[in-house]
Amino acid sequence: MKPTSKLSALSRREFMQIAGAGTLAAGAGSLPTLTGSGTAHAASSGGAALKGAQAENGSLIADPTKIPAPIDRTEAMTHDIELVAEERIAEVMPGVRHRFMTFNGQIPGPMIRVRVGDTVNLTLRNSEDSEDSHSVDLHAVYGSGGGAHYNEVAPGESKTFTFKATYPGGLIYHCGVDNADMHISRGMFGMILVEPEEGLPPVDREFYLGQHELYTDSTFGVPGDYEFHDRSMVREDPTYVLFNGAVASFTDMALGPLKANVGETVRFFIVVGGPNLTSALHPIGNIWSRYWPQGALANAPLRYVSTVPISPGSCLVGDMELPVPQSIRVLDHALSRAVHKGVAADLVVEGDERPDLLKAN
Ligand SMILES: [Cu+2]
Repeated sequence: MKPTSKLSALSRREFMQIAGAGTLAAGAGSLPTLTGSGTAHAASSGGAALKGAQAENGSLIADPTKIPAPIDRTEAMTHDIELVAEERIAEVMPGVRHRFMTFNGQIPGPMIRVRVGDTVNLTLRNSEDSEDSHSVDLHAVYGSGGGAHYNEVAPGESKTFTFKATYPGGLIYHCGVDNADMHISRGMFGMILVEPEEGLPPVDREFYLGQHELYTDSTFGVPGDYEFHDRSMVREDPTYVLFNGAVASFTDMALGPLKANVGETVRFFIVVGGPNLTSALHPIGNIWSRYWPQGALANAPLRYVSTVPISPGSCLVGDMELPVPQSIRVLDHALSRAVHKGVAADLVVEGDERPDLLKAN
C-alpha cells in the first residue's frame, strides 16, 4: 500500500479500506494483521514522516525517536525543565475526536533524562485556555505527592520546584490532581529516566512509547466528538487502548512503522500510564533479550523474556536484538486490547536474510 505520512491525512474511507473491516464503524470490527506484514511495510516512509508529524498536523502523537541522547558525563548537573499542561482536541483515529489533556501537547509527555545526583528545577505551567487545574507527580521524587503538592497550578498559573534525583530508574510522571485517573487516561503522563552513574549499556537505537486507555461515551471506531466517560473508567472498560494517544499509531494505518536494521540492538522505553490496565507487553517474533522489570535500573536485568508485565504507573526498559529482517508488532498480549481497541506499533527491521536462522521450505 501507499505509505501514509500522517494520521489526519487518512480519510475515514481510506482507513476502512486499510483496515479491511467494514464493520469497524459499528464497533464490532477488529484491527487486521496481528503479526504485521514485513513486505507491506518495507516501502513505508513512516520513520521520516514521524519527525514532522506534530508540527504538520497538530497531532498529539509523540515521536518515539524524539528523546534526549544517552548521558555520557561523569559530573552531576542542574536542569531547568518546563512542562506545559495543554488541553487539546485531537483524533483518536480518523473521524473520532476527543479533548485530550497533555504535557507539552504530546502523548506521552516528553521523556525527561537525567543522571543520579542531578538537580532538576521543574516548572509546571498551565495554559490560559485550560479548563482544569493540573500538577505533576514524578516517581523520581522523595516528597509529598512526588512533587505534586508543590506544583498544582490553575489555568494560566505557573509554579517551579526543585528536586534532586537520588536513585536510578525508568519512572513515570503523571498529573497528580484528585481525579488524576481521568487526567492520565486523557494523556497526562510521561517518563523520567534517571540513569545510573555508570550509565546504561549502549544500544544502536532507542524508542519511547506510552500506553494508556481512553474511556469515552461511545464504542470503538464510531466517528464523532466524544466526552470522557467516568463510569466506564470506574468499570475499567475502556473504549480504546492506545500507544501515544491514537489507534494503531505506528502501523501503516496511522503514522507508519518504526525502523531499524538487522544486526542492531534497540531499546524501548515504555511507560504505562493506565490508569487501570496492566500491559502484557510482547514483541511478536522477537523477545526482550535484556529488560529491567519496573524500570528498576539498580538491579540486574532479566534475559530473554517474551511477555512482560508493566503495571499502570510503571515503565519498561527493554532491549531487543535484531538478527533477522522482519516486522515486529509490539503490543499488549492481552490481545483483545490490540485486536479490538487499538494498541499496536510495528518495528520494521531491514537487512539481509539469515537462512541459517530462518527460512521457508
Ligand atoms: Cu491534570
